[in-house]
Amino acid sequence: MNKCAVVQHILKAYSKEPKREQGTFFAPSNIALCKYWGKRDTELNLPHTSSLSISLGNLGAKTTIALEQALKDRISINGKEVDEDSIFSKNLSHFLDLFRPLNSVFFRVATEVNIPIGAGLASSACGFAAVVGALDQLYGWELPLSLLSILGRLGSGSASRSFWHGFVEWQAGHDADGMDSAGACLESVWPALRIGVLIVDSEQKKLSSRIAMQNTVLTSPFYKIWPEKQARDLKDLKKAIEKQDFMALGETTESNALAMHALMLTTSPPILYSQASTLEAIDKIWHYRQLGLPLYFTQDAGPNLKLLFLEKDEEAIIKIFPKLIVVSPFNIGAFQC
Ligand code: 2P0
Repeated sequence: MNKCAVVQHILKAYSKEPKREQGTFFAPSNIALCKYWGKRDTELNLPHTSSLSISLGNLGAKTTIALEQALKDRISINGKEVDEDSIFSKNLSHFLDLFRPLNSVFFRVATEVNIPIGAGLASSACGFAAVVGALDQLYGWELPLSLLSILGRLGSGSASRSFWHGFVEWQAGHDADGMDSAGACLESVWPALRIGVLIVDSEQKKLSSRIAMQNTVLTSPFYKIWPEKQARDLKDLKKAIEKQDFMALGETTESNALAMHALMLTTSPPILYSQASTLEAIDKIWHYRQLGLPLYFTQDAGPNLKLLFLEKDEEAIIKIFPKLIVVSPFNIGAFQC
């Protein structure tokens, strides 16, 4: 099954003509506590395992989409036109092909991103989620978030988790068409939880996670034990969230990230996203933790770290990492996942 067939299936009863002049949607960025690493279907971005994330509150992407009288899509980020020949533009236009009323119709896509560029903050996740949400507004589909999540996943797997605030689980599902592989939010609220973004290197990553995860699936001899580890971590994380047990949350999150990076190291050829500065920061985190500071980290497909801690320790942690960007995931007015 291909993406086009899935989109047609979801939208078969919905309008192909815009209902409004333009559509606008905000999607928060998300950080996985239990990672998505490996696809059972590379066309539909269907994962081998379920994953769980925390959304970053007001940090994310806000996209406005309108139809454009032009011969190509016009895409801008933070007010700056994106080069039509860039990989980013080509990927987005290719994704938008799924949603054109006619092949000859093009879009104007304006995205405002308020996350630090190059920080490894999953900009593709909130980016694709915001595009899908804006299309929903433009066409007036009013799809449930679970279906928007499926459409977002077709752009980028982690986008399936960027339609809610708070904790979000992306259930891997079993169906070949992926209609059971969508995000869903957990009701739990944890206002004291803090995420700190520690930028140790802001260079663009050299190997995309799309290629990296596929190489891992194909060549790591340890990939076969990943689903078992994932299932256990997911269960432990949900229990930790329910009980607001910060130590259990931190330990499981850190262990899950380290296991993902261990899988990458055992991929052929090996994948190493960490740099010397990453390891120095990890060493520092472990040092202060030994001294009694409840501080944990997670790491994605890049050298930067995301720290987990509680509000009460924020001051002490900023003293240790003065450049830390602190995010309060639940501090977004009236919380509704
Ligand atoms: C995650 N990452 O769960 C994991 C952890 C990176 C490390 O999801 O190929 O950009 O577009 O489905 O979603 C990054 O992968 O990959 C990612 P595609 P995506 O957040």
